Amino acid sequence: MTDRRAFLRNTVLALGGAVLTGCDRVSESDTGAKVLESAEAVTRRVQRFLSPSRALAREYTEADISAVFKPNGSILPDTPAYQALLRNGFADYRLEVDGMVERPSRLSIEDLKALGTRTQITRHDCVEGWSVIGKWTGTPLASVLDHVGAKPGARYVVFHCFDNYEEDTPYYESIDLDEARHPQTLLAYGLNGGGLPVANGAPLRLRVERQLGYKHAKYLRRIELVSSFADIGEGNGGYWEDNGYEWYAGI
Ligand SMILES: Nc1nc2c(c(=O)[nH]1)N[C@H]1C(S)=C(S)[C@@H](COP(=O)(O)O)O[C@H]1N2
Ligand SMILES: [Mo]
Repeated sequence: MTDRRAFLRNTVLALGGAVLTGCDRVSESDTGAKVLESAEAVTRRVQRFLSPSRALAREYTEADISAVFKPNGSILPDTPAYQALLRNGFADYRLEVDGMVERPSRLSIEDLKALGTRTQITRHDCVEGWSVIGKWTGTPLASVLDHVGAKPGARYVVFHCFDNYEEDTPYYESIDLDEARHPQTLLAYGLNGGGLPVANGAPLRLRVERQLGYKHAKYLRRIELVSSFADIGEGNGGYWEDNGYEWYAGI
């Protein structure tokens, strides 16, 4: 992975301005201009330039599935809202979808299933250096976006979670609309043929297979479409990003 990223960074130099021309008009937004200046943003653009943006992450076979899908980070949110849902077996759970959407919605897991399902066996790579392979079942985020209708100007999907980190800082994440519409980007409610365990993010978590583990927000409470995430958290697009990690965590 490191080699690939180093390769990509070097390729930035080789390709020079070619990659940066003819793309979306990011300079219209302050945040966009700021992101464009960062090395991660350039890496991301080169990565997409070199491999088609629809390229799939590798998928594995049933025989490859890890015996245990190691849980990491929060494994049992202690917030009152989550605890109340958990006591009721998540029967009252509704995913809130709002922000820059035509039709703000509150979706049950059944509502999501009705929008479409996909199952995929993929490898999860944590930034800490370990990997596990698991089989995920969920609804493509693209189907949810079609259902709610992104308003013109929406650029990112922000994932707000039920758990807090370090006492009272909510976990959150964000991806751009291109990544959100990738066919393997799922709102997952099933793992390895069963329900989603609490430790792995029940009742609903993100799978965004071309990026590192911390992007895969667990315990989804709300998803919000925005034109900029500058006003959310500390403005870097995610809990770990606010603590120094890269926003685009391509594998
Ligand atoms: N809400 C929430 N999502 C989260 C985390 C977290 O602590 N809270 N940890 C992240 C990290 S660092 C990793 S590696 C994966 C772990 O997912 P798992 O517990 O299913 O292995 O979840 C990610 N998503
Ligand atoms: Mo991680």
